[in-house]
Amino acid sequence: MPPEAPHTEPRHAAAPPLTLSPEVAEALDTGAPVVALESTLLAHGLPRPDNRAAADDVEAAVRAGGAVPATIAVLDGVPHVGLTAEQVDRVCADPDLAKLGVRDLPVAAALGLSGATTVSSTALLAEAAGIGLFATGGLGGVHRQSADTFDESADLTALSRTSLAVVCAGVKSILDVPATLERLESLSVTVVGYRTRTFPGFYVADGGAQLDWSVESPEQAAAVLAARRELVPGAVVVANPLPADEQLDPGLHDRVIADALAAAETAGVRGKAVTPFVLDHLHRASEGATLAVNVRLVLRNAELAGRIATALAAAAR
Ligand code: PSU
Ligand code: MN
Repeated sequence: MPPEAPHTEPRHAAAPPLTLSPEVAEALDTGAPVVALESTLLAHGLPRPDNRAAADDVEAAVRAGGAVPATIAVLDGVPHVGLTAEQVDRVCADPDLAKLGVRDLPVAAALGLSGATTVSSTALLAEAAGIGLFATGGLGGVHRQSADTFDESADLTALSRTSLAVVCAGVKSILDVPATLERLESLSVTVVGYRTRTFPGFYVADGGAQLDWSVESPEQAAAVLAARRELVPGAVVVANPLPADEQLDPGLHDRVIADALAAAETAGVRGKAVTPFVLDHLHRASEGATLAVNVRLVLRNAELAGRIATALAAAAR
């Protein structure tokens, strides 16, 4: 009889191999505040070449909030947490860069491919790196017509499994916002408004739905995340609206969105191409108005995430 094989633990999903930038690694080692940033909004949500300046501005906003930015992307099969300027150039310049959700990460890893990470995959990689805060523009969610298309972003289920706080301006208003909030409830994702009980509508301050809870300070947001981590895995969505005087004109908003969704339908766009197509259509149809508002809200979210990360780090000391 062959000798008994050594006992091995059943294989659970292991932490994926990551490359941390020296600055991010040091910050994590010393317990300094860090904020993860996604790269899909740069590569697929903003037009070239404006996306390159936005990438720097978003990192600067995190620093203004007191934290170290960690932009995340997959390069040649390896997830990078914290990018060099040359790596950001690559993400922003390549028109053929893939859009990688969680399910795409194994393919990229195995085949050595490069791609930008969405909210879902950024959250997973940030959590694996030990980062507690994540800033983006608007979450993916339930698309209008989803009853026919089944189009619901993997962002939602990913956030039900990852333990971090995501600062966003709500969900993209091209979506069915109330349905997305219902799904976040089903998935037990914690949702709090930042100084508001009105769920923001991405480009506009009011997304047309109410929230049960709000927090009034970065310290309160950090405390909610700390309490969530003690309870059960899952994210805390911190919904941070644009001030009314910085939002897109609501009339223009409703017009251009109806137009963009109709254009996507006519063009037969499906799957993960829908969100980039619609955002691009909006930027052009509004003559850059949606682009300016989109960048502004991402910067505000990045700075607030920096402040919450700072409060989280202070509470842990
Ligand atoms: N927020 C933005 N712009 C974007 C996105 C978010 O301000 O482009 C991206 C995020 O990466 C999000 C993705 O995860 O859109 C959702 O894509 P989909 O609907 O295909 O899941
Ligand atoms: Mn989709």
